[in-house]
This record gives sequence, structure tokens and C-alpha cells, in this order.
Amino acid sequence: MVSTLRFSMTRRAMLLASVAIAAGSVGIAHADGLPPLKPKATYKVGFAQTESNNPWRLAQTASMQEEAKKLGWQLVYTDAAGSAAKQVADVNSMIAQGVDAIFLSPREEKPLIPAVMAAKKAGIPVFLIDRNVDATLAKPGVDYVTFIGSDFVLEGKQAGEWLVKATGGKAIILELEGSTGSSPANDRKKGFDDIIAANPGMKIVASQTGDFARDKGRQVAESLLQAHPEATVIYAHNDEMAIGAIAAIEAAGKKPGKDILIVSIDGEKDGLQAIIDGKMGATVECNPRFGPAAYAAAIAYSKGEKIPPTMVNKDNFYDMSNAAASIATSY
Ligand code: GZL
Repeated sequence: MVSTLRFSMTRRAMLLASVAIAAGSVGIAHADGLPPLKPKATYKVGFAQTESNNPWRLAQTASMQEEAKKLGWQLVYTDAAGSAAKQVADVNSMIAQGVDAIFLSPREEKPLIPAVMAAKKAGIPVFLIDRNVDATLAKPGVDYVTFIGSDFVLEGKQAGEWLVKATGGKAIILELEGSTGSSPANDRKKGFDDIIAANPGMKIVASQTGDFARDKGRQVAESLLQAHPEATVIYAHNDEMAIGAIAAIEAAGKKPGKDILIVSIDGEKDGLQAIIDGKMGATVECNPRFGPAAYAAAIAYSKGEKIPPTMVNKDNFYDMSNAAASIATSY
């Protein structure tokens, strides 16, 4: 019995090996069922963008387009105009077009799961860039290749730590949240709120979404300032909303940077200018230039290299000490 078992095991091992070698010519077979990306001179890839409503998103799109052009790859680009449902449809259209790989910035953590699974089922590898999906519903290295982006919890933490120092641990805070359900909004909130909770002299008295948009941020800041005239700080999940809040503070006859301190995230040009002008205290960079890292990950994957489940971008930190020196290379 043992000998028979050993013999059949050997045959099975040989069969598996031959499948793996065969797969090698069409891309590395992945035991965990991840679709391969076969080695080719150039690719036809999809980039499903969430929207183009601010400089961060425009810079990300430009980077993906410029790098694809440099590589001679064909890029199928879609813009979901802020609709997760349209972004799902956009990914499905890329699947129908038979792209070799899909780069996706999921607008929100849950609605894009079906699109990620549909691509996997169709044998098309997905690389999540910038935003993530709900980790309890889809796994890197199993359902998609990897997540490339910033550590949003750390960004929120850095903003909170700066604020503790800048206020001596005393602040009444209004929080402007990013797009509801998005991983940057969820995680920037977690990182920041945990720091504030550890400082008894600091309190978040209101927290509301401004959808990462400048004018929505202004409107929400206006209403929160009216409801909380005692506020001394505004924490915005991105510079666009911070700049909207500056307009709201000035419309209320107050001085941004004096009466109300502002801390934010992204590091866009207008945000750095607001720091230079003394209207904003600090911003944590969130680098939007994904093209090189995204396509390098795909090429490494096609060669069968081990791709880590997450690839974290390095973010700088900008305040009055370095904003002027950094604005020229900002976006
Ligand atoms: C963060 C990115 C966010 C930016 C916003 O990676 O998803 O979306 O912080 C953008 O400016 O709208």
C-alpha cells in the first residue's frame, strides 16, 4: 500500500511540475489561484480612476498615463466621476476588452469587491493602487496581486502628533472627513482620532465628510464653525478640503493659522502655499505619482518574482520649515 501511495505521489508531483512549467510559458501559475501575467514585451492594461475632482487625482492619472507611454504600453483609462457603481462597470468593460492587467483605485472599500473578483475569475490580475478594499472581503496575494499606496493610518497619526505639539495638547477640533467608505477616510480618521483620544486636553467636537472636495469642504467647515464657535483646530483629510476650510474661516471673520489652526494631508501645491502664507500649519504628503511603482510591480509579477501583499509609498511631512523648498516639485 505504502509503495503504491509513493508511486502515485511521484506521478502527481511530476504532473504538477509539468503544469507549472507549462504555465511558466504563459505566466507563473499561482497555487493561491491568482491569475498570472505572462511575460510580454508590452501590455494592454486598464486604469480605473475614481474621479478627476482635484489635483491629487489629476496627478495620479498623469503619472499612470506618462509611465505607460514611456513603456509603450496601451492604457485603457476610465474615470468613474465619483460613482463606485460606474467604477464597477468600468472594470467590467476592461475585462470584456481582455486587458492583460487592471490597476484600480477603489473609490470605496466594499462596492468594488465584485469587480476585483470578476477580474480574478476572468484570469486578469488586479493591482490596487492608492485606495484599498475591505480586507475581510478580499485578500492581497489571493484575490488581487498587491496594494500599492500610502499608510493612511500613519498619515492620520502624523497629523495628530504634529497637532499635539503645536497646541501643547489643548484643542477643540473639527474634523473634515474624506469620501465616506473610502480607505483613506477610514484610516486617516483612525490614525488621528487615536492620537487625540490619548490626550485628555484635546477633543473632536464634530466630524463630517467633505468628500475630499474643496467647495464641499468649505460648506461643511462653514456650518461646523457656526455650530462650534469654540473650535480652535480644523483637521482635514486632504488639502482640498483644508483650503475650502480656510475660505470658511475667513468668511467667519477669523484668522486661519491664528484663531483656527489647520492640519491636513496630501501636500498639493495650494496646500504648501497655504503653509507658506501662514494659513495652514502642516500637511502630510500623500504621493500621487504611482505610475513607475505600479508598472514595475506588474513587470516583476510577470517574471514570477514574489510580490509583497502591500507596497507602502514613502510620504514626506511639510510645515513652515520645508514647504517653500518643496513647492516647485509638488502637484
Ligand atoms: C489618497 C487619495 C485621496 C487623496 C485625495 O491616496 O485616495 O483621494 O488624499 C483624493 O486628495 O481625492
